[in-house]
Amino acid sequence: MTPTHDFVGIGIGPFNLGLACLTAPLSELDGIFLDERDSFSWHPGLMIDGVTIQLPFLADLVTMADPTSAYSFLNYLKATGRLCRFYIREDFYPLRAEYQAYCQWVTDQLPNLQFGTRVAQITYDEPERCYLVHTRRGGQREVLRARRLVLGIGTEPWLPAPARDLAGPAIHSADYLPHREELRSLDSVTIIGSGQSAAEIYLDLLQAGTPGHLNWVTRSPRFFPMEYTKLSLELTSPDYIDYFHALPATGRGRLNREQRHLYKGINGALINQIYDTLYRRELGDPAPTTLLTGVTLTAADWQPADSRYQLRLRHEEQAREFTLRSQGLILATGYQPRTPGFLAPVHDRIRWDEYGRFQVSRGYAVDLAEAEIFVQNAEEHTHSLTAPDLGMGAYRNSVIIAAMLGKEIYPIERSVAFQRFGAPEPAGSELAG
Ligand SMILES: Cc1cc2nc3c(=O)[nH]c(=O)nc-3n(C[C@@H](O)[C@@H](O)[C@H](O)COP(=O)(O)OP(=O)(O)OC[C@H]3O[C@@H](n4cnc5c(N)ncnc54)[C@H](O)[C@@H]3O)c2cc1C
Repeated sequence: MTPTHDFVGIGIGPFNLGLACLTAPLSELDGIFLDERDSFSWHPGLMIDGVTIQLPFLADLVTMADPTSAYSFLNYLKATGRLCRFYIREDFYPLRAEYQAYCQWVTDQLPNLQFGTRVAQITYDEPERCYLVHTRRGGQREVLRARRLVLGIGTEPWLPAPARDLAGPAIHSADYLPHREELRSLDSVTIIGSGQSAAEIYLDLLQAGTPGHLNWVTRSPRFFPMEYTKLSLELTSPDYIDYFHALPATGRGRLNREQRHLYKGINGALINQIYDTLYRRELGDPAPTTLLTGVTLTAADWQPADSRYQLRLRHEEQAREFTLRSQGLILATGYQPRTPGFLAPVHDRIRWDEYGRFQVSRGYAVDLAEAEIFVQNAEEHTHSLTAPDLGMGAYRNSVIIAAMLGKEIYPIERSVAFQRFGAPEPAGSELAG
């Protein structure tokens, strides 16, 4: 019989890669990580020249859990002879291409990663009390055994209803770069959405001097910035997760909707760069462009006769409908959690909520025993905006490792916020001070 691993990590995005870094030095924890891609690849369709990650380098794979780790971003810079240049640059925000190169450097050193391996099904071996991970690798089928699983399978592109099953050359923003040249050759392109990806694509096409008309349409009432003020950043803290997780599901859902602007907006500097580019272009070579806010896409039709989309739009505040014709269409409409079909055979071992989502414990477990199946970045509905945040990955991994080993290897900082979330306990008591 093949050996039983302490855990199998499914998916090798930044979050499980961080877990691989933090568990590699631990002899008492034997884990292996699988990914269906052939190599580490972080949002390749949006690796636009010059864009940075939205967090300082301290939010690398390991530093917030273990600043002495050999897999830190600073050690990567040192090992590749770029630390002095990074220091002189005096910008704490790594380029996105640099973050990808850093993760690639890490994957080259770790012994516990297996790429080109798709997890097709998970079953449970009752007598042996372990999970069987059924994989496909090339034409080969293999079964791995593990006492625990850590799901890090990320999210998938989300499309609004009118844009699903659409004929023609429409793309999701995740696939932008391979289509960039083709888009630049069209006489009109429309971008739907106003998150960071939409803004980066808009600026990229604007700066490339796209010959055609460039439309940017969002249902948001304005092109709003992500919020980075320090007391708001305290929402990405263990203290806030404690508070959020204990709220009723309806309250959490409302908060998630209200908090979108904190992290689903556009970097403020990028908004200003876009404005300044439009201003400069107006003097010499005015950019043929239309920016529309408060406008929802209600229907879309591909008309092959003239190779154009007919987009039906609705201005929400004025309650007025209108149409827009566009040759190209980019849907920068975000991502949704993946539904891992491979879990179907172990469905009954998992706790689900009334909407069919994982019911995630405070410690990131989703199985009935709260000790066997952990999730990374599938818990926005229970753990708030901290779920997709690269800066919270090391914290979450410290918690998962402590649960797997029954002891804290990487000290977990539990109370970091200056502000207090929620009323004092017990209910009705007086707040000291
Ligand atoms: C363009 C973009 C930029 C971003 N920038 C930032 C940023 O600057 N700061 C920030 O905080 N957040 C950022 N984010 C959000 C952040 O959450 C993601 O960037 C991050 O990639 C999430 O990592 P992950 O490990 O959850 O999943 P992913 O990176 O999506 O990786 C999941 C992996 O699982 C694999 N997989 C899926 N199913 C299977 C299967 N059945 N078998 C085997 N493998 C499987 C996939 O191949 C994939 O490699 C950004 C998101 C996007 C889209």
